[in-house]
Amino acid sequence: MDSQDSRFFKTTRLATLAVHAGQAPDPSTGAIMTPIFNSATFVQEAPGKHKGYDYSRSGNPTRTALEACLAALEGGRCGLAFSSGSGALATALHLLSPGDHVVCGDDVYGGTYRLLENVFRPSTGIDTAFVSLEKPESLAAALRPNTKMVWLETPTNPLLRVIDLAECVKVGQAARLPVWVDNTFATPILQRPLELGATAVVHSTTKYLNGHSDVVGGAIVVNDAELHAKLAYLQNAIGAVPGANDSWLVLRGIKTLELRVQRHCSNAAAVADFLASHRKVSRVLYPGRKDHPQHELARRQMRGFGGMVSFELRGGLEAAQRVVCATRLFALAESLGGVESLIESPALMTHASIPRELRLQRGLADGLVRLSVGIEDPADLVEDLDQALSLA
Ligand code: P1T
Repeated sequence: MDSQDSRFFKTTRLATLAVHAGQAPDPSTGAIMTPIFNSATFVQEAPGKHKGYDYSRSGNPTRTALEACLAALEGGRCGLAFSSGSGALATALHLLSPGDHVVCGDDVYGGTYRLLENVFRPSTGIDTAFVSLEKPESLAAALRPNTKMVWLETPTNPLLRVIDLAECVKVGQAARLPVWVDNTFATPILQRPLELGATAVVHSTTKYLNGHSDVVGGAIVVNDAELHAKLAYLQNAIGAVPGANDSWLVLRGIKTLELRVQRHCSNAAAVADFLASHRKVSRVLYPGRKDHPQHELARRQMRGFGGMVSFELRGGLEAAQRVVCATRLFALAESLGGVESLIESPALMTHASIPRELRLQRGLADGLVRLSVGIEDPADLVEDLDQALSLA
């Protein structure tokens, strides 16, 4: 569904779109909340003559509402929902052919590396170069005649580097290459890559968009109708689609996205400042701090600095292991972007599928600790980290 279809109110303001986009009251009942259409199939009057839906893998009205909402939030024309962020990536990679080359940022979610390197490389011959994209020149230098896609995250997972989207788009456009941006960490509240010329935006909706750690989901938003048609074909053919219940949960989560992101940002800033002042902490990675190498870029490119904070301890890996097991409020778990705070060890958990040597080359130390700062009272979060750090 086109994101401009919102029938009863036109706005471009994100807090309003988050509540309403794609979600006009149900015409048959007046229900203000989008119904959960738990139906695998739809009755047809005659073969091919139906009300817009024939089978829920191809399309489902609850999913349609979510897809329209996602498109509106990212300022794109068309949205597609998937059963996970990884399902969205896998579907996008089917746009490519054997022997094609991908340039991917070198600091990405471990599962993104795994899918490109351990699944698509051996099964399809798609060759991925993982490149540090902090300097756009390195993107230009990595391009080859057979490069067909650029894939990047910003801020990156887990090192929270900030990549210059406008510069990468410039390089991509000069080479007529699509630039795909995984916007999971920033969310459309903080940055909208399509406005800067990106070809497609991808999300793990599991994270901030849903925001309550009760769904695994993914999304792609694009502007180009031809690309949308190709992706919709693949979405249906491959079938990594979300069910109506999960679509509804993400829709419901998105309603409070703007409020939640504001609180994630202010809490993360408080936590980052506390960590930076702690004698046992050797390094804090947070784009909102002046000591972050791309702080100025983050200020220009983002409307806030996000809810993710990474840090290293003077005591290295052993100290980090003690801390991640000692927090009481921060739960030791993978994932991020939920209302509750999480702590994890990327080298042993979310990024374990990247070989250690590569992780170290890319600056991901064994002892790095990653926080997903939730929306609890910031004083409690700081107190919890303080007591855990006393054991570091
Ligand atoms: O988990 P899934 O919904 O399949 O999304 C994969 C994914 C894609 N992109 C980014 C930036 C991600 O962070 C993720 C998933 N990440 C975690 C589970 C994590 O803890 O980092």
